Amino acid sequence: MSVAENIDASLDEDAAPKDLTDGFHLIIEALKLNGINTIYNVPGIPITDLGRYMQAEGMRVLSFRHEQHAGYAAAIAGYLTKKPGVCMTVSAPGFLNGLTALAHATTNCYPMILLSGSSEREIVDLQQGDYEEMDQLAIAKPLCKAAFRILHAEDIGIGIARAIRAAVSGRPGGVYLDLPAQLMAQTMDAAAGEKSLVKVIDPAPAQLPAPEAITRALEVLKNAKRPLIILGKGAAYAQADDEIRALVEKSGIPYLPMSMAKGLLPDTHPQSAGPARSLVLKESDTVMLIGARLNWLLSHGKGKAWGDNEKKFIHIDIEPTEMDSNVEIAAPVVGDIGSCVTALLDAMGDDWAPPPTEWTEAVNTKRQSNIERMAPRLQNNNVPMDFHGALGVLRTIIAERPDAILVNEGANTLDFARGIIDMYKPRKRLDVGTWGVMGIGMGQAIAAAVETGHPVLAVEGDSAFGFSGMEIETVCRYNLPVCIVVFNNGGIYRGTDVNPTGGPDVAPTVFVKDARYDKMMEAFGGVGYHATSPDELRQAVNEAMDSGKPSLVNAVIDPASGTESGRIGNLNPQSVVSKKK
Ligand code: ADP
Ligand code: TZD
Ligand code: MG
Repeated sequence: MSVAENIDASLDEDAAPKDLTDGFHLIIEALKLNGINTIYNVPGIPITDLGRYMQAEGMRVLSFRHEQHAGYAAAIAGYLTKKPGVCMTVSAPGFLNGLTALAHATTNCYPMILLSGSSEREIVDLQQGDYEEMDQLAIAKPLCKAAFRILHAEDIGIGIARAIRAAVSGRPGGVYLDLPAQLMAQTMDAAAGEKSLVKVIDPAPAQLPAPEAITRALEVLKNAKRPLIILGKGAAYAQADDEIRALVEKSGIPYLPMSMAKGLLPDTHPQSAGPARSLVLKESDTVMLIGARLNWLLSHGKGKAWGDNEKKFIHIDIEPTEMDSNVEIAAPVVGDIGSCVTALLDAMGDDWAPPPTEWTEAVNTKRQSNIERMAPRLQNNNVPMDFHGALGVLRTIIAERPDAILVNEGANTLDFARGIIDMYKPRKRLDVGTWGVMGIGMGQAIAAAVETGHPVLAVEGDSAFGFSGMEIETVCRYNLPVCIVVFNNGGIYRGTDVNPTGGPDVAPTVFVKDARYDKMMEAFGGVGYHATSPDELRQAVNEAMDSGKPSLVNAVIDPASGTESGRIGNLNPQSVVSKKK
């Protein structure tokens, strides 16, 4: 301030203060201006008041018991809505707890923003030992798509705009936004503050494929004798449901949905090759990938699972560097899925010839025989229940309630449920994603209920459930229509391992026998059920889903019925020295 201004200010002391705003309110206004109205958080210094003001300004502020679950909630909210899900944490430890979810969002291509309070730069950079001091920006950087810090109130508008655009444009991912404590208290002129806000226009612009790429792709497809379409969660994320269905149906090509793409077309669709997975991977000669990466989940596009015959790949993805990541791509189609699929449909014309019937019939025969082979196992009434008996029940329940969202994690509980439970609508199956991470259960269940208003059925291994189990208090607190079924086989993979030394500790994969997870739910006012047979399970889950109340079914599964690592035991390294007992 100049001397003259100083004198003016002192003379003005009794006059009404200029209208001021501050960092708190600018952050809130910037988020609201961009349609972000829900925050998943754990309160504390320096963001407690920010959460309070957010709620006071009409935002939905949902508090969790641990940041990781708030983060998983935000990540899946992003997947479900195509808008960044926002997680908010305190400095250092809270920030670190949220980072797993931020990395998970980035790995899975979910748009998410982690807003974290932090200590002042001056103290952090001189390492003077502030309360929860940490150079958070540097630590977040390698784990997300973009990381920004806002130091001045007048930059809040632009900072939040950059975070939103980075999260949703191109290949979506996680974004870190660092908010030092003093930023929130900084003041500025209210009118200037309002002007500084940015409404992001067209945050995820359409990216049109090159016409040559479309021609090339159709040329490859036309020459195929045994074509296959693989739909991934990018296809589900794109929300181009009608176009994708039209492409699959017009082409007549069998399609294989990756786990979270199940339901994009109903799993009962006559072209679904889900139940003939091994056959189509091995025997196909041309594969069109739509929003699916050739990562470990598809055996990197090579090796035994893919058979000996030579294959041509067509790859539709928004990320150019995904092409040739594992094998040569004969026809890269880079663009957003909606635009790419529409362009393909247009260029296919009206006289597109379906694939040779030899191929489609071979796929159908395999599919039918696998379905028939499985059917009696799903109807077994064994007590104690095995995975098939219990999942047969849940399969029927989802068929009767196709709007319900299925959250699923565990090893056997995941792998069997993925194969057994048919999905009928897009984005209804939310699972462990690209990493196969345990702990997504309650965060995803909560966000699914909050973002969609639909009932949620969370099918959880007992180990998997343990990672986020405390969040059932959150489920009860917000009275969400979530029914959790814990597949209680007393351990990781199985409950039967023994300690080979005969010592007092149980084996590393074994939990307390006969645990009653249903009682945990009752502790918070939810409804607990204990189910020991398929009939009891059916009754409990139906009652829970009808009531819409927070509920948990402790489903007692035979501790001996699981297999090592579910379906991916082959990924375990083997010792040549000692055999497991
Ligand atoms: P899955 O695990 O189901 O096989 P992945 O997560 O491996 O699926 O692949 C998803 C792919 O979808 C990513 O490569 C991502 O770049 C891509 N993707 C996400 N959104 C879009 C979109 N709107 N248009 C095109 N590609 C997209
Ligand atoms: N930690 C994290 C974060 N993710 C993981 N995937 C694991 C550990 C390792 N892991 C698996 O891959 S599955 C699993 C663990 C601990 C639990 C399997 O036991 P479960 O399922 O009870 O959930 P089943 O039905 O008993 O096989
Ligand atoms: Mg288990």
